This record gives sequence, structure tokens and C-alpha cells, in this order.
Amino acid sequence: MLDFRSDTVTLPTDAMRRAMAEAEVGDDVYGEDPTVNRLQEMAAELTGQEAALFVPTGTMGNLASILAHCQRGDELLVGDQAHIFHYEAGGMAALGGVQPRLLPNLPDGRLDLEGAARAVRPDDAHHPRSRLLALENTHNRCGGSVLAPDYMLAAAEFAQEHGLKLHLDGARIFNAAVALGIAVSDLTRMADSVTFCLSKGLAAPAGSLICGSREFIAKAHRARKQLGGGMRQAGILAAAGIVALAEMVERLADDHARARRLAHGLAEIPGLAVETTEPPTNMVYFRLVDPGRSEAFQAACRQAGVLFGAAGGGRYRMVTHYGVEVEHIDGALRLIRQSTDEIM
Ligand code: TLP
Repeated sequence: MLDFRSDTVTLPTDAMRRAMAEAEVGDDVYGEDPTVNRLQEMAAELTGQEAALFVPTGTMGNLASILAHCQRGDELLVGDQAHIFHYEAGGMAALGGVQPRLLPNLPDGRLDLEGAARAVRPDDAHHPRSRLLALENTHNRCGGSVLAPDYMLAAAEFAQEHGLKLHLDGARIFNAAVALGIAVSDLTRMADSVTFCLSKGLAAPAGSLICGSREFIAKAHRARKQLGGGMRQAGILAAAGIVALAEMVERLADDHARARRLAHGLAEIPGLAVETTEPPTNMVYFRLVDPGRSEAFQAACRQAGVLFGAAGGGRYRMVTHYGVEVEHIDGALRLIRQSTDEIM
């Protein structure tokens, strides 16, 4: 199977497995796992934040951050295409009593800050309290788009001016930094909190980091415990994460180049409409010109051995990642072309 459903399907490298086998561990709920502590120090330094906390998933990272920033009845300003809004099972509402206030995402993943200013509530007992602004970089549903440092700075200034905190869902922040050729901290140090994932393009088996001030991380630590995310000898996982940060960042540029090759190839297949032939990072979104053939198309591709994701509304997503080589891109293109011919 050629699996383009997500970069979450990546398997750990041999170096990760060796590091996991040899990891020095302790009870992380007591703060005594030396490998987790080392990973957290690395994460804080890379993001330009004071401290960091290892959590099992990006979803828990975002939720623990929201719980640490917000009280029940608070409002979170968030894009209408955000992962936090679409794909995290309503955790902020279910577990935090936090209400999302949706702002339209621009096609490149930004939020219009003037529009956001109009959405900030006045201090009035009728209203929820506007507390937090959340951004996403890279932006998954906006085509893997990249928010640039000047926008991040403007958003941070905006948040400060309006008494909001700024949270960044940076699940794929390393893809953004590699695409821009800059340090991750240039995209993260201005946020009040950042989550990033080790388990996507960086290929670690599991794990994400929350980064922020020491005071914020202390609150997030309590939230992690409430959510059942205290993992004891988690250094086994953190060891793979350290390898991911040390060895797997630069190669993301290959994933981006392969995504462009894939997008160019898909654009040449009659019956398919690619959203852009120059995808900014590792995601390629496309549609069928005839949406009536959707089911047949997906079934034919699966039968031929190519897997990809459906993003709703007739959109498909293919994600390039560690383990997908140029020949796999070309093979997938051949099989998708055959499948499209078959169903037309
Ligand atoms: N995204 C997954 C699916 O949930 C859609 C994927 O395949 O892309 N933030 C962003 C921007 C994400 O894309 C994801 C995962 C998460 C957070 C959540 O991370 P996990 O899966 O570790 O909870």
C-alpha cells in the first residue's frame, strides 16, 4: 500500500528504536524521568520559551493549554478551519466549558486581525469572557499553509492589546520553519503557549510538547494530570522524540519537494482538480471534477493500492512523509491515473 493518508503513519527509525531500548527512565509524574526532562529542555530552547511539558498527543497538548489559560465560560477565538475546532472531539467544550468563537480562516490559514478585534467581547455580565486566541501553523485544512513570523508578531501584539493570550497549535511547526528556512523560535517565541508534535513528519511513535512560561507550564502540568496524561516511565517515548528533533527536521524539505512533484503530477490527470500545484509544505489537496464519481474513485484507488484521506465536501488530502520516496510518488500517480480512467 502507498499510504498518503497522513504523516502520522510514519514508523520510527532504527535510531529511534535503539534510543528507546537504551533510554534512562524514571517516574515522570514526580518529574524524575531524565530523558523526558532532557526532551522538555530541548523543546523549550527550540521554541524560545521558558519551559515545556511532554504530553501523549497534540490533542491533549491543545486541550491542556486551553484548560491552563481559560476558566469555564471563557471564549476562545479560533479559525473556522482549525484542527482544534474540527478534529478534537469538542474537548474544549466538553471538558473545559470553553466556548469557541469562530472567525473565518483566510485561504492561507491566517485570521483577519481587524475582524478578530470586532469579535472581542466588552466586559459585560451578558457575555462570555474573551480569553484566548488560537492559531495553527502549518495550517492543516488550509492546505498545509505557513504563517510567517511577521504575522505571528502582529497576532501576538493584537492579543496583548486586547487582553487575550495567544496559543499556537504548531503540530507541524517544524514543517513551517523548514519551508521558510528559519528557526522554529522565530515562529513561536511570541506566543503564550505552543504545542508541537513529534509523531507526524518527525516520525516518532508518539508524543507532543507544550511550551510556554514556567508559570503556564505549571498549570498545564495540573491539566495533564486531570486528563490522565501523566505517563510515568515516558522516557521510552521521549528518547524517540529526542532523535526526532536531532535527526528528522532537515529532511522535511524532501517531503515538501515530493508534495510539489505529487501536485504537479495530479494536475496532469484529467478529471482531477488540484487546489495548488505549489503546495507550501507536505500536503496536497484536490477534488474530482465530477464529484458524483467520488465513491468509485476512492474505491478504485484503494483497490489499486493508494490510500489518501477525505477532508469533507469532496476534498481529498495526500500527505508526503518519511518513507515516501520519489518512486512512490511516481508509482502513486500512475495508479491514480489508471483508477481515474477506469471510473470515467
Ligand atoms: N491531525 C491528524 C488528524 O487528526 C486530522 C492528521 O492526520 O492531520 N493539530 C493539528 C494541526 C493536527 O493536524 C493534528 C493531527 C493535531 C493537532 C492532533 O494531534 P494528535 O493526533 O497527536 O492528537
